[in-house]
Amino acid sequence: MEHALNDLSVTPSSLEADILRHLTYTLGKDADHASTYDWRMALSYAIRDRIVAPWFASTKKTYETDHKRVYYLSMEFLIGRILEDATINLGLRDTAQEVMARFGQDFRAIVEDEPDAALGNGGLGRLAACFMESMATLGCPAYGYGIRYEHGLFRQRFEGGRQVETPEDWLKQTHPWEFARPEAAYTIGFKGHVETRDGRELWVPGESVIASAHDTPVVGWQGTWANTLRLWGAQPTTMFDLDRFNRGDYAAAAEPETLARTLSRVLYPDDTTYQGKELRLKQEFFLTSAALQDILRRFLQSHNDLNRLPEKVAIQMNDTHPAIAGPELMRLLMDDHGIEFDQALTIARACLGYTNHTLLPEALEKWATFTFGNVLPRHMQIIERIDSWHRRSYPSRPHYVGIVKHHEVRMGELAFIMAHKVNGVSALHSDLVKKNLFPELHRLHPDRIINQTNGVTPRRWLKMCNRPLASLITNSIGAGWEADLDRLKELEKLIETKAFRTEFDAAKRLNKVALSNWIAETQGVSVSPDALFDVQIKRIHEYKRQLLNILQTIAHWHRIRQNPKGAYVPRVKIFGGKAAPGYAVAKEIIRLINDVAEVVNNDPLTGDLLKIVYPPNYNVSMAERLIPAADLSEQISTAGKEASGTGNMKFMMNGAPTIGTLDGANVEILQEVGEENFFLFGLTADQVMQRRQDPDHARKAIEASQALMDVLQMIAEGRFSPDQPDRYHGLVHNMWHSDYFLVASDFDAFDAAQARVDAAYADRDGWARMAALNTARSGFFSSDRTIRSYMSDIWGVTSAL
Ligand code: 26Q
Repeated sequence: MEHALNDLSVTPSSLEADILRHLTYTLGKDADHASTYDWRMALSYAIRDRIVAPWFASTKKTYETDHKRVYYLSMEFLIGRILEDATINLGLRDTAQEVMARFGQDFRAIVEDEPDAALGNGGLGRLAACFMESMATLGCPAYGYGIRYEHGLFRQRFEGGRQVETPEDWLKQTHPWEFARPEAAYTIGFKGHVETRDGRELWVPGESVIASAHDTPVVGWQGTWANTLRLWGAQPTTMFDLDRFNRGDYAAAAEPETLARTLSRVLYPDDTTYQGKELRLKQEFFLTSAALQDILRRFLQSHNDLNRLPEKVAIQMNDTHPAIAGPELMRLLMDDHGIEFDQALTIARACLGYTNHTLLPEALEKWATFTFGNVLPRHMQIIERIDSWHRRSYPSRPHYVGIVKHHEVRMGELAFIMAHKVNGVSALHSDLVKKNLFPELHRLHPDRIINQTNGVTPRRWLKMCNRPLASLITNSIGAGWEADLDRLKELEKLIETKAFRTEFDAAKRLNKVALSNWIAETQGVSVSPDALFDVQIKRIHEYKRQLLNILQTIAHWHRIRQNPKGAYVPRVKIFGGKAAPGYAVAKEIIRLINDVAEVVNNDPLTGDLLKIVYPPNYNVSMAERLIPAADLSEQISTAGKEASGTGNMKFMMNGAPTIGTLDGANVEILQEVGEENFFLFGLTADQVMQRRQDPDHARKAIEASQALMDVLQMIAEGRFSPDQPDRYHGLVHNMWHSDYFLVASDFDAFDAAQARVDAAYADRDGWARMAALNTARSGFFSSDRTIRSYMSDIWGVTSAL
């Protein structure tokens, strides 16, 4: 079996033959008439074939050694493209490129033909994808469970500067990486009522759908191990109503099918606000129940004592979205297997872990007990029982604490009480989870909340996306750093040589030239690769403060115009990100950025000194282009609001220093890289809370800053919206009278920090040193480190390698 775990004996000619075979027999195409799509499919199948052996071997070894397995439950997996990542991990990228060239095909064009698997909104979904890759790399036996959305995150266009959403259609073409498993199917019930039979409660659902599995192998570094990402598609229990069909009522005949398919139709595009939508609750239960039924079936294949479930099963809830796992696992244990409440509770709690990703009150899930009891009547009973058990077990629990309060089910409290470990995603965030989010539950369970600082996979986010830098690193410290990222520290002594700094700068420049060309081709804006590339890419949110960035950009533009003869460092401000379709303020910010870009980019007075680009439809693939070419990483959220951030880590790895606040993982980035290599500014989380006590903070801060006064006045006068001068009156009014996210209070500090950036960048050698030190000190932010820590502190599982 060992041979199969690491069989990389692929020669160019064997790969060539495999590709031709797939082109001919799988796709039925002749090489002379094959399109880019056909070549991509043929190559994908040929690469996929190489994953199957390690995949089988991994599954077999886990089964034979009866190893404990990790189950990662997530409503989002933001995978991005798969082909190139798979070739990287199999050590076949160069071979694949060479072979495709023999066919007269450009490897890049083929790679870029693949649509992103965008089954997520942002950080939480991308973290799940990085975790899957790291678990495979570390040989941690794991399954990811999610939903096979037919439509991933919407596509974004700009019309007159405004965001327009269109449906995304990644499954229109065949998805070559998945295997349908129609035999792995479970019935998922909804609604109905609860009956008592022989003293036992029994749920009789009023509706049901089938969850059907689709498996994608996830292969780790060097192809040593592969795990499964299992995504559930919804299918009707009955295809259609034949009676109605025969009567000619075709639309009504298809109703059961339509109803079921809705469940896995679209990803909820909102990462801002909790919305009490019944369909969302159904999606959450659909994923969770299918996963748990699958987990129990697998356990019972080789065990008969469910008391021992926690020895073999660790279940991680990615935020509260799958928090119904607690009650659902208890229902299955009690109602299907006759286990008593107390014992079921003990078993479930020992299996479950809960990761919190947000403190924003508006994003915390709560469901009206009416809705909840209607959709999941049996679970409602179980939740009430868990809540009263907890109240009785902890008599000092205050009356206002609990799972069910004010006719609502609070999913955070439910997840907390049902988990043996609760974790935040950065040191600061985990402290705030203790202090602000669950202070009372933390007092009652002082050992439950722990920290697990996020990380990102260096295979995708350095090796794959930044070839020039990855080669420089390998040439400098040798191979192997990809799975041992602390080795980047070995670069530090080299950084002291001028030659290395020059090479580091040259690698960055290559990426910047490539990005400039892409910007020119796709955006029609010409930017100089000698300018400082300043990048803010993330979902558009008030707390992330893209507004602060664009206001400061206007101030900078204004300054250049006031004194065009001054010495300035040319800048390209790059923005990327989507707003939730219902988030009006975020959409207004997008429009403002585009409006300002229109004016600034056409100003002959500022010319190449300042350009603003905002390419639409930011996604994983765009991040892979932008991050390697960035000089400066914008991480400027209001302190206390960004749970961690993971983009910040990707920039650091790729040699872009951060301009940022003391928020989320920025705190730890600063610690690792040192303050002389980080542009810190702004209020701390404590100061933010203080400052908000003053109801006049906004006006006072604006009046104290001439630069900000000028900027707000220009916007109010319609300088950037001449066809509609009052377009941003609401926004400006909000700045003066509310400014909840303290844009005004941090404005001058941010502006000053940007001036420090300019000064530092003017010394190009000094900048190269700082940039290189960011890479050298980024080892801590590998998701391998994060996963090792989850394995030992939460899951109690070891590597099966
Ligand atoms: C909830 C209910 C109904 C509909 C949607 C949602 C929903 C969906 C997505 C709520 C939240 C999210 C996503 C949250 C998220 O991405 N959080 C980010 O998680 C990252 C990984 O831990 C952190 O790095 C970021 O700081 C955090 O914002």
